[in-house]
Amino acid sequence: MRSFFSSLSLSLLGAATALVALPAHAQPVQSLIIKLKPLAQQVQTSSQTVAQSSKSAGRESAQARSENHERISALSRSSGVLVAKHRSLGLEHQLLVLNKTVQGQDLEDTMRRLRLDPQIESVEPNVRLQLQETTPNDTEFAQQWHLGSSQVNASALNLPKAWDRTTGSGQVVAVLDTGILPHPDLVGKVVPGYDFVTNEVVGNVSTANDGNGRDSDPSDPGDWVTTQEAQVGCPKQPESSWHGTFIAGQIAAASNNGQGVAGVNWGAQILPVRVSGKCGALLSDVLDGMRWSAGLHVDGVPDNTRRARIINLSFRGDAPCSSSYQSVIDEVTAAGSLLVVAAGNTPGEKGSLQLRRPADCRGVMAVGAVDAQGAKTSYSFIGSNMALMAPGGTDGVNSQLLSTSNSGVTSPEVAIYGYKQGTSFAAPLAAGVASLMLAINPSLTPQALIARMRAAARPHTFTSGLSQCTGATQFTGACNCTTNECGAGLLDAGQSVLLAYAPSAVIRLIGTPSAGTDITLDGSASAAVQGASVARYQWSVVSGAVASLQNTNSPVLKLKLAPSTQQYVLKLQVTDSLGAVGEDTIAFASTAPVDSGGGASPWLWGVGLWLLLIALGVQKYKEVATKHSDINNAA
Ligand SMILES: [Ca+2]
Ligand SMILES: [Ca+2]
Ligand SMILES: [Ca+2]
Repeated sequence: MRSFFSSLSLSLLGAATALVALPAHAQPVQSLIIKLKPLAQQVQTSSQTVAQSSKSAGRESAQARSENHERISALSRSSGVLVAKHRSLGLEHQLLVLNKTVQGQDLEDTMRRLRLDPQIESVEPNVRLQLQETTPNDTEFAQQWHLGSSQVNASALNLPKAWDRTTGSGQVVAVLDTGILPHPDLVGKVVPGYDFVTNEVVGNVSTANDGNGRDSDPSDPGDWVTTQEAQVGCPKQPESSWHGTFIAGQIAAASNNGQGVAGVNWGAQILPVRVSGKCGALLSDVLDGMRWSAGLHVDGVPDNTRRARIINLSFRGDAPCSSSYQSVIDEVTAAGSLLVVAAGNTPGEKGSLQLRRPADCRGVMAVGAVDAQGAKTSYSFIGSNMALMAPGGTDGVNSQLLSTSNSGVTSPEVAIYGYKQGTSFAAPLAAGVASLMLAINPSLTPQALIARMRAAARPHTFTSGLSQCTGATQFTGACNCTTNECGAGLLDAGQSVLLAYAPSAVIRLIGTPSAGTDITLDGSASAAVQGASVARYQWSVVSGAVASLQNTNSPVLKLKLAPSTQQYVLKLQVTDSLGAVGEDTIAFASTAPVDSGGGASPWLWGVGLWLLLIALGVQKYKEVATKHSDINNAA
């Protein structure tokens, strides 16, 4: 991890950061950047320099240096501008360090005197550039405290810093939820989705509430449940939640459009996948919706042509991760889509706070909720599978999160903005940030997104008067997080987007890892950001005995496995042409050779078979209903 950080800072010098200058002549400057008109001989020298070696590009030849020195000395004499020292800046420009600081009219005069010299093609002041913080003009942005600076609210996302570098560009983010409603702040932000809600009758409630089963219209008809309808398995819910519309706005509301709220990703498109009707969501509808969002085929449904690389799931965990859930998660992740999931909320002050599915499944990004100061909210589940924490809001209008909603109490009425709280609304913030990272580096895998967002997270905060979170066994109210149960730290959009610039290392295992045989690890799908290329590969063994390891700097590694079955972890580190480093590891277990005559223990066979099952994603699932992970103040 150390190399990842240290070399990343190098890459940022070369990254396409948005820098703005103060008004040029308002600043004091100590140096100027000039371009001398080319001499024929000098042009030739420069070309030769380029041709010699790409490594020496930009370096002057001794001859050119001498010529430039003579010309600048003459320039100094003729213009009366005193030059303390100078050096070349790229192939065509010279940096002149003056013998005094100049500013305002003095600076203007100095530049004018140089421009009068016929040798000079251009002059500009060597000003100090400042990072811009992009703030959208949406009228309610000031109410979206959680998107702003962490200097103001300790848990806020620092999005203006991220928006300096990217505001997104067409990333498709799936929202598996209650569907979606029209909203002025979602115009042009929604691609055609699907309604996966199976119409079952629970008691006397038709759960789909739109008169039919699966259909191509994911509009949200409302998910209220009256007292008369409520029964075991279908809890009373006097008001519709408009949960999906709220989350869509959090991720992708029309931003900087002078109205309403800003979304995390201004360029994102929401893929609305309706899976939850009245009484919650059927597990099978959620699993089908996940697969369809990732571009996988679901029988009876037209294939999704707008594959989502990010899928948001904001459901309250009802049970430990099941094989069906894990299998679909593995399949969707292997297809390249990241699942960002809410940690889940405790329904009251009883019971365990332990993460449940999907937040306790492998391979997801589980996001818990903190308050404005960064303390764990009383409602958020916690546990060792947590990736990180994000603001989820607490009681009180100005402490909750603001997004797109609807005025209808039961059926839809008028588009409005509304406040909510819950881990349901912490997860979409992470989904939005992940989609911004893809705008910079589309080659980031789900695993890389999780690793980088965790690495980018700010440390957990300490709020005096609160005790330390002590594990997930019982309700403790708000508490101070540790990395044991709250993940790596607090979601930071500015830093996450920075870490997106480093190259992605991608390892593919080719062949069956039978003990004693050769296998191939292919790293050639590794990729750097636009404008850079992968310059170096470095393979290494983290654990497991490898009989031979050759060509460790090649994109493709041939590996001779030890004759006995065992577990291996190998690492690929790629360095890009800007010096930034990204890495990936792969873990696998070798199986006994097929013709070994039964020498391997059944247990070791089991390990290999188990890994194979995960890879193939062939588990069956059972169906139960799950509920959203929001806190409904009205309920
Ligand atoms: Ca329907
Ligand atoms: Ca429908
Ligand atoms: Ca807006």
